[in-house]
Amino acid sequence: MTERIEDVWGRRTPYAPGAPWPPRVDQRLTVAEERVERWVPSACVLCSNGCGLDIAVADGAIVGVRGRADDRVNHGRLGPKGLYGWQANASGDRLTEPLIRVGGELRRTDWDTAMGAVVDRSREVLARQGPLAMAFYTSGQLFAEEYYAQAVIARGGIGTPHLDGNTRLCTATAEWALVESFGSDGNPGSYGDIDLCDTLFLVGHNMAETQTVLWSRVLDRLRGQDRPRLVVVDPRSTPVAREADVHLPIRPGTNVALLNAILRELIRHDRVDRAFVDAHTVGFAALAEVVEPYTPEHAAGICRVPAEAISRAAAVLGAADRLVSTVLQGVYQSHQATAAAVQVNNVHLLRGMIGGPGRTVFQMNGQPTAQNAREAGANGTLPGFRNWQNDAHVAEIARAWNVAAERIPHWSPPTHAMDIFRHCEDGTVRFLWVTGTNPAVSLPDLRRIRSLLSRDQLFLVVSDAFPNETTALADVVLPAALWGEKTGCYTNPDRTVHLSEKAVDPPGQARPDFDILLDYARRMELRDREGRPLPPWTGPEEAWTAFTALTRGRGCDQSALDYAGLRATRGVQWPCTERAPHGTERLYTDHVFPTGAAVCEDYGYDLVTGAQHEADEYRAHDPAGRAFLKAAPYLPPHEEVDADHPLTLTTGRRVHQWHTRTKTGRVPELRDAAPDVRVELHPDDAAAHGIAEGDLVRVTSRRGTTVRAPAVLRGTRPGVVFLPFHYGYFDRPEPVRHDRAANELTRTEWDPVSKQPLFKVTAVRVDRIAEATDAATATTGDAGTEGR
Ligand SMILES: Nc1nc2c(c(=O)[nH]1)N[C@H]1C(S)=C(S)[C@@H](COP(=O)(O)OP(=O)(O)OC[C@H]3O[C@@H](n4cnc5c(=O)[nH]c(N)nc54)[C@H](O)[C@@H]3O)O[C@H]1N2
Ligand SMILES: Nc1nc2c(c(=O)[nH]1)N[C@H]1C(S)=C(S)[C@@H](COP(=O)(O)OP(=O)(O)OC[C@H]3O[C@@H](n4cnc5c(=O)[nH]c(N)nc54)[C@H](O)[C@@H]3O)O[C@H]1N2
Ligand code: SF4
Ligand SMILES: [Mo]
Repeated sequence: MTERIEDVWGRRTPYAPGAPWPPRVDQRLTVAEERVERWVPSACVLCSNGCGLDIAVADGAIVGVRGRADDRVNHGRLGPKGLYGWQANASGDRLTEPLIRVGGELRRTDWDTAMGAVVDRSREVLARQGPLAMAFYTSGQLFAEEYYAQAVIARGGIGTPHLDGNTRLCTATAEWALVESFGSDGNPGSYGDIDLCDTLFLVGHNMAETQTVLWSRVLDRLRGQDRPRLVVVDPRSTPVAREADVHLPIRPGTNVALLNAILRELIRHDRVDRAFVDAHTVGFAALAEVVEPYTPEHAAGICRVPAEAISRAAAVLGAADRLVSTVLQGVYQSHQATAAAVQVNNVHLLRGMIGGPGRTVFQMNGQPTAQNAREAGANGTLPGFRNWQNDAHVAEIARAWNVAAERIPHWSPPTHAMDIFRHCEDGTVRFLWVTGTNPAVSLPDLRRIRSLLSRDQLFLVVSDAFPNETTALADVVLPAALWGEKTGCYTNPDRTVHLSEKAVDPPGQARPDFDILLDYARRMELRDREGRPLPPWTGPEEAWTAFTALTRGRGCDQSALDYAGLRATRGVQWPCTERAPHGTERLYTDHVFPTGAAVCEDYGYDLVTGAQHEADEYRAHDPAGRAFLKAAPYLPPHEEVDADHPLTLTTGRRVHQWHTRTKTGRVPELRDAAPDVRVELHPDDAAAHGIAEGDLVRVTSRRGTTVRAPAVLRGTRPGVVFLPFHYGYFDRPEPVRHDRAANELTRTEWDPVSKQPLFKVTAVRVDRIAEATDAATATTGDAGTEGR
């Protein structure tokens, strides 16, 4: 059965507003059902959505998965990656032994030798250069317990501020947009709000391909009684855009101009909840002033969409009584990322549509456990959404870890990933440990990344489950257990926490990251102030207990959420406290926001310059529970098109592939559904360059780097070229020619507030290099993404 490969969203189960979303159980087994010995509770880790599922086990192996009908997230459904992706675990080329570089080559070794080398080099670097030469670059795909272990080890044990996640590339802007508007990370709403809304606003979010099960829920509303209206902002005609009542295919990088025009229309047509704005927000006058020049005509000139369409979109949003908005990478990976994301929050604040049923904004997540990296402090913030500038917050962490507060670096913000890599490049970082991410494909400007990761003076440790482009550059490779082979918790964008239980043993000598990290801490003899081992735990459950205790009193309070509770209820939304032991569906129902100076996660930044707000300045204007309406004028992207590079490249995802394909590239059904890179072009641009469907073309950046790919003539607005970033080099023959990964073309630049790098706007030229071949056209199929 390969049903969900072709039919991505499955059979429709339409429903009316306020009715429950009907269950539909999706299952895939590679053996007869009678042979299944156990079903082990878990959730999917192949996107942020967090679909509840059970893992089927027979003869000590995973043999399938089944969606859980009673799970609040997916009501039984699974998408293509959820149904098929698990098969990668059993791939024959899993890393099963540690590897160590000897004489320029990676050779097999044992754990003692590998960890011995990691620890020796750590000690040497600490002795010679100190903790600021030690860095950790982690994931959005490990478990909460593992991130918390990393936070304790790096910040409390080693004492380095250089710990961040690939969440910097992913949802740093989600986090900062929430902090800048509401004072703290954490999405206010619930997936249940989709059942209740009358209007949906999707901004830079191709939900149909990137959260297929959530899109099934939306499609079921769109096909049901009282269809919600749908406004979509995306330069491409995605499956989401094709369902829209109003689609605004704006020029990439112009979100702020568009959103300012929408806000101006809402104000001018008096679609503002004045009582809400007066009682629960600060900054209205400044916002109204900043958006005033953005008439629909002015924005239309910048965004290159009709002014009338902008007015129509604003009218739909202005007429909404129950509005749900979602924001993702089309906003987050642009130059004014946080500024734009915050304007979507502002739509909700102006309209008083937050904290109530069917009224919310999702600053969406992408990776399955990005939320946990953020909560646990493994991503460039401190654990429990604590403020590094607030000494009382740092003291709470120091108490929990039983270390001196001075040991936890907090003289400046925790280092962001783009700076960590700069430090590797300039030689101030000498030891880098990468866990659960593949920067040699996913970071921008890959030529630079390969070069800095290959530096002799940098000792590179990589924990992964598969050989990939980054392990190829490592000094030591540590074989990691995957999902299904270890136990831990993770949290989706509507704050639903699942416990994923170990179903089978990891292959060979592979070990859970948690065990590897604890082993490192022990060998490094990290200690608290009483000389006890730091961290003191022996297993993930103890780490969870310690982590949740540290969340007490914070926005992400999970102090009443233990493994037993998670086993009993399977999917609980935080906050989960003694007062709300079954979790909490919505935040801010009382319209009091965690912005007070004593509680807020950060004092914030100037949205335009990125200048850090100081504690004193914040306290002097303490918003004390009101949300911020923060404004920003539109600024053009730094890399605009010109005669030599006349097209704008934007990059992103395809439904069947996951990131750098270390998993989906090892699952035949998924691999074959989208086997190779291709470039989407508008037919008019193609005609202007003499390019026909399937022709091999070369995409060239201002830096002279190139990608070669067959052309597909559809999908995008004129002037825009789209490349998926999934395709690196692990499945390319040697010697590798570096002309396949989208990130050969992108550059080192980031949003001033969230520090999220830009992947969505690059000036390029496109040249035809060869006529279509059958092989080329065979790779361009688009299985299953036509509307249903
Ligand atoms: N199949 C699949 N699903 C995934 C993933 C995957 O790899 N594969 N990855 C997961 C992860 S980690 C993430 S972060 C999410 C990402 O999920 P999405 O954000 O939905 O995916 P992207 O394709 O990166 O980008 C979304 C859209 O932004 C549009 N866009 C480009 N420039 C602009 C702009 O200037 N303005 C606006 N408004 N839109 C623009 C693009 O055309 C694209 O359709 O997906 C998650 N789900
Ligand atoms: N051009 C362009 N670039 C982008 C983006 C884009 O839209 N365009 N999107 C960005 C975004 S949003 C993201 S999230 C990143 C994703 O980029 P990456 O994080 O680099 O992508 P993955 O392929 O998911 O890499 C995860 C790695 O962890 C390994 N792994 C999986 N599970 C485990 C585990 O439990 N333990 C360990 N130790 N390893 C594990 C996998 O085998 C894989 O090698 O890419 C970013 N880069
Ligand atoms: S929507 Fe995401 S979490 Fe759900 S099955 Fe698909 S990949 Fe897994
Ligand atoms: Mo992501």
